[in-house]
Amino acid sequence: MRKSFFLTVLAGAALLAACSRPAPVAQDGSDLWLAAGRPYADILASVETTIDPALPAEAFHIYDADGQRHVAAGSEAGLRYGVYALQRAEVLGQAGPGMDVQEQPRYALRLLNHWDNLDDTVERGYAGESMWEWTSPTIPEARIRRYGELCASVGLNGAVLNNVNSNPLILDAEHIARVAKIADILREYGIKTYLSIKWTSPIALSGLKSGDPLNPQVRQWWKDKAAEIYKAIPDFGGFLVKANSEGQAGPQDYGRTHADGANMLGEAVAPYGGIVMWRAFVYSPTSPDRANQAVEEFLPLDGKFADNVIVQIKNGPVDFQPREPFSPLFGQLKDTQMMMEFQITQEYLGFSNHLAYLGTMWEECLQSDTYRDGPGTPVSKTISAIAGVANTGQDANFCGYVFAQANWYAFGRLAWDPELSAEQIADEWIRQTFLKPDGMTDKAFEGKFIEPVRDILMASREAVVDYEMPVGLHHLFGGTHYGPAPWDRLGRPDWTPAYYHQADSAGIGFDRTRSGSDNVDQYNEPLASQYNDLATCPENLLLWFHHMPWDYQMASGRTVWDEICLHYDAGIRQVEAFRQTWAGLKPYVAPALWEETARKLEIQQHDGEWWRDANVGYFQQINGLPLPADVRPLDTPIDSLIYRQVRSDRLGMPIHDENNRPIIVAPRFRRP
Ligand code: GCW
Repeated sequence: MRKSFFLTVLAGAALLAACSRPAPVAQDGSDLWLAAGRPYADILASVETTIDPALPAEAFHIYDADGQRHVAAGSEAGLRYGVYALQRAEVLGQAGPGMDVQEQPRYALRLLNHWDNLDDTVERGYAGESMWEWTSPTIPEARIRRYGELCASVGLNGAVLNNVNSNPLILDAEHIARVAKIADILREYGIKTYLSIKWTSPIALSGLKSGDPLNPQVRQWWKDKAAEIYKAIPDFGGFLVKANSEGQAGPQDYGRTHADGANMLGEAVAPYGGIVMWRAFVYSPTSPDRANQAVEEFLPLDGKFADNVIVQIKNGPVDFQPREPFSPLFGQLKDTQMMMEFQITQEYLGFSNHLAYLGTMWEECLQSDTYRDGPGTPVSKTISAIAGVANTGQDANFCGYVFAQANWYAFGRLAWDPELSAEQIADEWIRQTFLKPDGMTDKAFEGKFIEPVRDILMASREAVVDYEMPVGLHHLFGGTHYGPAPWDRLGRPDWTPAYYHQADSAGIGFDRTRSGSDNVDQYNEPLASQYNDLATCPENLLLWFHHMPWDYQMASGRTVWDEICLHYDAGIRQVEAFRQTWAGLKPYVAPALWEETARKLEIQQHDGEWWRDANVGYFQQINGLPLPADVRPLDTPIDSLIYRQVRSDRLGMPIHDENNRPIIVAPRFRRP
């Protein structure tokens, strides 16, 4: 009797302790955002499903009737989207009785682009080697299935498997057979397979002497190749092409246009319902403004592309910078199908080391008004398809860092519905990714964990802009695109930071106004004049569009120089605040995820300081101005930073010492 009383008291005390002290649930990030939901198969088994031909193919309808939950859809793919939508709704607490939700995707093409090479390296990949394991004798079926589930769960329906800097061997018989095996798996998840092709493939693979798109032999070669591919993959999606760009050959080498090239390929895949995605990422070293070139080359071709050709355009006119205005092409092409290209992998935003939620950046772009068809023509309405450069690799968590997974998720959700808010998407992602600790109420989890993490995500992209390139500065990167190198002016000018910042003793910024490169006039009115006019140009794009004297007074009353310094400092302070918040979240997160994030945030802070010391320090050498009083002093002298960059560039990845500080190379290794 006494013994059992004693045991009851003990159990009660343990329960009390458990209630007051939440116990994090173990997780390592390998379940991504499918961690919190019920398994797909369970949900499927618990609902009545119907294919309703009256619904659009990818649409679904979740509703309750006759005491039963139903998922109706226009196709198998639609059903899958419906079941995943239900899974999400359950986690979000939106799947109560009487649920009635009907959805269909905004864009028919929602693709990931993998910059994966056949030797298993991944261009701008920071999560391990290629997830397709090209060099292995077998294909990694389990991983491909997991990928299929993840893509389908957010509604993605296409994958370009290989790098746009393509290897012609992707089109040889051996690789086509291998791609067919991958396609067989992806098909089960509603995902079509596409390939990037190299323009010179007929020359490399069959010894043809030309790549001229108007040459009958070349045309026939592509038709035969298309026939061969479609024999192996009857629902093959089509080709993605990088041509006449960054050293890749293309139709211009034969005096032909992008349209000639694209249409030739379009004709080859048309009989099978295939498409061609032709990239507008073109620029040449001789142009006075790289930002102008896509419009210069593509506007004259408007209306000349075949029906199954779509022009794929990066969100900004230069290259995936932390902040750019939207590409003016979105507001210019009227008779050409356009496809957005976002970059999910964080080439310019700290690789998989920095916490940078890109939902806010993409929302900013998609919602920008192009004025193409009058006011109220946002970028989201001028495009008809969307692609994202993937951040996936062989890492068990696919993305190298749990917070990098948020960007794959956000891309999928925006591709499905570009009107969704970045904040809602962040909130959804957190709830599906992080498991509520045992013994914690929903309300406590909401207030103590979800809200602070959502605040971090929402502030994170602006923090990167601040500590990397504030006030409209851009492309201040060293060769790896990780650390800063504002001093770099060697080599091809449009690949050097000096080309972009134009800093001299009098001022800083790229003059794209009517008295400069006139990039502003590639935008429709009233934007063109707004950007041109100092009084109306948004300050966060000031140095993108204007070359300003250092002492120009900004809205805050501070000078341009003081504002620049202040932003760098604010970016670092923001990351410090993230670290502080994260330290307080330790009781609610699985140790593995907590440790990983704590370590990455520490790296991020040191990198932020690296960015500040390099840029502020370098510009200070040029303008001789003191730091404003309320800004913290710099840490590291400029010369050692130059060698840090050289070393980091040589190694291809950033290197950090045992304290996570980017490594400074010892003086004896310094260049003379
Ligand atoms: O962003 C730049 C990258 C290159 C990339 C290129 C492109 C695939 O630095 O690595 O090449 O753009 O988009 O074609």
